[in-house]
Amino acid sequence: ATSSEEDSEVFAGHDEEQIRLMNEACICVDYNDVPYAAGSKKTLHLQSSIDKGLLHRAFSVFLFNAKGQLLLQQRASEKITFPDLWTNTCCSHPLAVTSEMGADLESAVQGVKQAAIRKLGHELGIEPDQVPIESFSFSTRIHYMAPSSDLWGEHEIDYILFCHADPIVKAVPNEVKDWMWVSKDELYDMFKNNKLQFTPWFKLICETYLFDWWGKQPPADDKISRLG
Ligand code: DMA
Ligand code: MN
Repeated sequence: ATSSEEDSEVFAGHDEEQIRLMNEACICVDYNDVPYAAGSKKTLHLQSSIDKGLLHRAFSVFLFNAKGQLLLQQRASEKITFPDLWTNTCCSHPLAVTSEMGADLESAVQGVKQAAIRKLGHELGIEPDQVPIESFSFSTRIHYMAPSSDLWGEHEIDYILFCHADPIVKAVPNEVKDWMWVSKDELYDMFKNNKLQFTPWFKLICETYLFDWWGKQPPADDKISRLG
């Protein structure tokens, strides 16, 4: 099939803006998180590519305010992967551009922090000066895989970033359906009593780390932990 024939199949019924974003150039990495190529967001999130072993770099931001509450978002219905699910503050991918790439861990961490500032603006309307690079701390990397549908899924090395800030939120409807601040006890109750539907990576991170780390400075390490 030509690429336009494939596009009309895999993108059938999806939102035009979200289809456009599938052209972004993400970073393909090996299982040690060493970049070796750029790949389109579309290619890297097709289940057929994941089945071949393709893996890419991503980040997950956990933003806490001065009251110790975590900012959650509900993904827009327009999202091609994991629509309508509740999740951590912001997730996305560093792009294959100099400012967001990095071969060693230190420069890769700088790159994902730059990408996080960009996406907090794009999804939640947060101004860059409200989340300066110093407000972020890197914790660890997790390697996980999760299907979203028959066609689409995730297979990533995900950089976990904590951010301490009190931003003004102006959610962008094409990205974010709803958002809220939650305390540790409130989130724990939502999990235990199945009050909301959450993304698979948020569930994994909460179960493995987050409830332990809440309110503490998370440890930084150079491990890549396989989850899920
Ligand atoms: C992808 O997030 C990254 C993780 C950690 C799941 P996403 O689907 O929200 O990316 P984007 O906002 O770029 O569509
Ligand atoms: Mn991804």
